[in-house]
Amino acid sequence: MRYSHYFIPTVKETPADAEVISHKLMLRAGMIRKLAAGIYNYLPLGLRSIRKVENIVREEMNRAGAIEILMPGVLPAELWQESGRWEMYGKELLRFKDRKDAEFCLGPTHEEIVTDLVRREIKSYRQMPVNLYQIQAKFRDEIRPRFGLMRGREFIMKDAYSFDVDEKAADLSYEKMYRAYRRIFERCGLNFRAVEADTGSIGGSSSHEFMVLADSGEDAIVSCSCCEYAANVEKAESRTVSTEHADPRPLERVATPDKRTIEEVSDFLGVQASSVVKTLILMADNEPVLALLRGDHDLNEIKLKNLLDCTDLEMAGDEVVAKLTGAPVGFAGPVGLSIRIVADLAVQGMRNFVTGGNAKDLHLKNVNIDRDFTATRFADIRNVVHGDQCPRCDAGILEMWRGIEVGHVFKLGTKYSKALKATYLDADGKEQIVFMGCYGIGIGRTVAACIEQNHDENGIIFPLPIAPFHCIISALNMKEEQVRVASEAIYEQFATAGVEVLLDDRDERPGFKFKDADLIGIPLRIVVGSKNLAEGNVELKIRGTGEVLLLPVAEAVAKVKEIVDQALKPV
Ligand code: 9G3
Repeated sequence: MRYSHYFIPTVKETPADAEVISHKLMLRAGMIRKLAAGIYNYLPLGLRSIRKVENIVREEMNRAGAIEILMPGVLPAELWQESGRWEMYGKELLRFKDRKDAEFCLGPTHEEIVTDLVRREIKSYRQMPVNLYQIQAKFRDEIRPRFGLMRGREFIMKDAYSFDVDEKAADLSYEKMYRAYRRIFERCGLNFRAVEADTGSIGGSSSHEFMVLADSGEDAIVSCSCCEYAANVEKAESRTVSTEHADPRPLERVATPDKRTIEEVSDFLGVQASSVVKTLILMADNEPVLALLRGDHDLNEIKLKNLLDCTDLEMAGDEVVAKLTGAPVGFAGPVGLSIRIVADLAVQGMRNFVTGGNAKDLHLKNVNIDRDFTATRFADIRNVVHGDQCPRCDAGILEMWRGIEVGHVFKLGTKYSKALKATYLDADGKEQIVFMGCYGIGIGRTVAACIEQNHDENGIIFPLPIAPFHCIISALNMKEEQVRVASEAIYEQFATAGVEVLLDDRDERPGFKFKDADLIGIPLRIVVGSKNLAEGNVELKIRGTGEVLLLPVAEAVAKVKEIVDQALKPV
């Protein structure tokens, strides 16, 4: 490809509304252009990278035995009504009517659609296992689309769905996808972790997220310093702490004028935050519940919601707190209230602790479980923190990272197949329900996450497998006969050698070309200039390491080809 006849609108200045580096660089490198909030044009360089990721995904999905199909983006409401999800989703599901006033939505995901396809076509145990996948644009009307392709409203997803005769077979399909995902993200050159994750709104029994480690990541994950354990903080299990061995001291009322937060109370009373119990009042499906946590811990609402198995869980408003405790916010405590109490496991080991006194400006000291109040139940309802003991092995500690979710795999069980009556006849001719799994990868998000992990002050540093081109030839002055002849010759040789090459033949100064080459992040650069040519040489620069090699013209193509083949060697 010749730069002068291509379409790479690079810009020097950083766009104002871009907050994360990948968004800034994808705009500056002319990879994407915003059409509307969360909706982007993929320009040539951005599209080439997207296609590289899609092809790696396609190869590994096919290798895992999955079969590619393509489902529509416009989906009839009926199937979503059959599964009950038409009512379940709000404005995030973009709905519209066709000319006959029939209701449709733009597809955010395709569980219902693929299950409807399978319930019509798969009727025997002999036809399973089967895994159908597609690579296709999804639409989710996010309230706050941001970070470029990282959180768009229209985005390209690979979504796969597996169908099996029973749970055991479904577990095998899940394992196959899990391994395929590891290969995909390794081939994309990403530093990632597969973490245990909550199944969220999709339901199902368990799930793993594939997280690219980056400080700009919206998710918090932990991984053990010793064993393989890793989990999204939403799901990460805390380890029960040791029990304090102290005799219960007499309960004491203590005035704490206007001291409401853990910090204010522990400072005022001269105690550690870890010897204060935080009492939170929540409404679970409109029923009040008290959550007790050690003062230095935070509530994990997903754990509590799963524990209570409720649909809605939210913090009680100030007026509800006042009504239930007789005190303003900041003085709530478990003593004397007849509301169900869920206490975190760490509270179970505490003795003689401080809590709110359920009266304005009053706290209690030396509170003890069972003597002063009864907890309905003890459970792990807190967020783990950096440094917590690993819940799996006794040696490691949990290290906290920020992550960008690029993939998510779910065991769905029979949630959709039951709702849509996707059944098959087993070997005894008995009707059974199929077991499902679903598996997603954000294609654009994978490119963006790769840039979050691979950039410097000059721009993007693409890992070769997903770079828009393998090599760029920066011809310093195409007006000079020998530079033009040599550049054209090398360009032709690359083409025949199967190296994807961009020839920068523009009538621009060298510095201008070098800045663009660094910005768009092509991994290898050949510089053709008259000075080096006079000695029969060209310069090869490795973008990632900054290494510069002086090579005889005749060896340049072979050297680049060798580096490209090495980088693309199958894992
Ligand atoms: C919706 C809307 C948004 C959604 C969903 C449904 C997320 C929804 C979860 C999934 C689960 C898996 C297959 C590929 C991998 C992920 N956001 N999810 O179901 F109607 Cl508006 O999509 N689906």
